[in-house]
Amino acid sequence: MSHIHWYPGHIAKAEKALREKLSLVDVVLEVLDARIPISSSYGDTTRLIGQKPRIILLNKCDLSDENENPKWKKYIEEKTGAICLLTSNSSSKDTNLIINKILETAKPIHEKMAQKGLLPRAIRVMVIGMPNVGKSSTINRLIKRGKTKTGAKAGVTRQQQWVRVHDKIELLDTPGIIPSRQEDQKAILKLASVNSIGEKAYDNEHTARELLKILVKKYEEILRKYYNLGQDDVTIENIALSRNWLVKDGKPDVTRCSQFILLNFRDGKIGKITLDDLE
Ligand SMILES: Nc1nc2c(ncn2[C@@H]2O[C@H](COP(=O)(O)OP(=O)(O)OP(=O)(O)O)[C@@H](O)[C@H]2O)c(=O)[nH]1
Ligand SMILES: [Mg+2]
Repeated sequence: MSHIHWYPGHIAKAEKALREKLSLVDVVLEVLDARIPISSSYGDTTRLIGQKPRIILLNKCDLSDENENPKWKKYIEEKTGAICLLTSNSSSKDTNLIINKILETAKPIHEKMAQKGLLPRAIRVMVIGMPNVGKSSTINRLIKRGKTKTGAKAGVTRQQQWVRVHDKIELLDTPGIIPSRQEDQKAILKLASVNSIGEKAYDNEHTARELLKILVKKYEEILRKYYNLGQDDVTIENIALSRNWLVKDGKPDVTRCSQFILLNFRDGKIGKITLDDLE
C-alpha cells in the first residue's frame, strides 16, 4: 500500500497567505507554548519565513515546568540559532525584553539600509504561531506598552494595520496563524491537551487518558496529591469515583471527569507542567 501524505489544500492555502504577510516584515516573533515547545512548533519554519531573523517566545511559561524552562530555552537557541525568550501574560518585564531583542535583531537590518543609501525606517514585525499559544495577548501587551498611534499604510491590506510600538518598531496588529501539519498522534494529543485544536477534532476521554499517561510518567507525585488518590492507580475512573461522580449502575462518570481533568491541566491547577521531552 502506498503512503498517503496528509497535506490537504486548506493547509497549502493557509501557508500561502502566511507567506504573503511574512514578506512584509523584517523580524518574525514566533510564539510557542512553553508546555509543548516541540509539539507547538511548525517544524519547518525556514520554509515559511526563509532567512528572516526570528525571535522565539516560549509563552505561558507561568504554566510550564520551572526546572525545564531554562533548559528548553537553551535547547531551542542551539537548535535554531534564534533568540529564545521565556514569556508570560503576567509579566510586564517580558514586554520590554521583547522590544529590546527586536531592536538588537534590527541593528544589522538598519545598517544594511544605510549602506544602500536608504533612509532608516521602522522595523516591521509580526507575530506568528499556532492557535491559542498567546499571539493576541502578546500583540496587545506590545501595543499597550507602545502607547500606540494606529494608521493604515499604503500597500498593506486594509484590514491590517501597522501599530507603532516603539520609535523604531512597527507591529502588524493581526497575527499569522500557523496551520497545524502535525501527523504525529502524540503531538496532536498534546496540542489537544493545551486546547490548541478545535474541540470537534478530538475526543475528550481519549485525550484525558493520554494526558494522564504522560503525567503519571513525569509528574506522578503532584498528580496523586492534586487528586488525593492515595495508593489507587491514577485513572479517570478512580478520580471520578473519589469524587462520587457516578452515572447509571454506580459506574464512574468518565465523560464529566475527562473534561474536568483537561480543564485542571489547562488552568495550571495540577501544577507547572511541561509535556514535551527534551531530547
Ligand atoms: N497562563 C497564561 N495564559 C495565557 C498566556 N498567554 C495567553 N494566555 C491565555 O491563553 C488563551 C489564548 O491566548 P490568545 O492570546 O488569545 O492566543 P492566540 O494565539 O491569539 O489564540 P488564537 O487567536 O485562538 O489563535 C487566553 O485565554 C489567554 O488569556 C500566558 O502567558 N499565561
Ligand atoms: Mg488570537
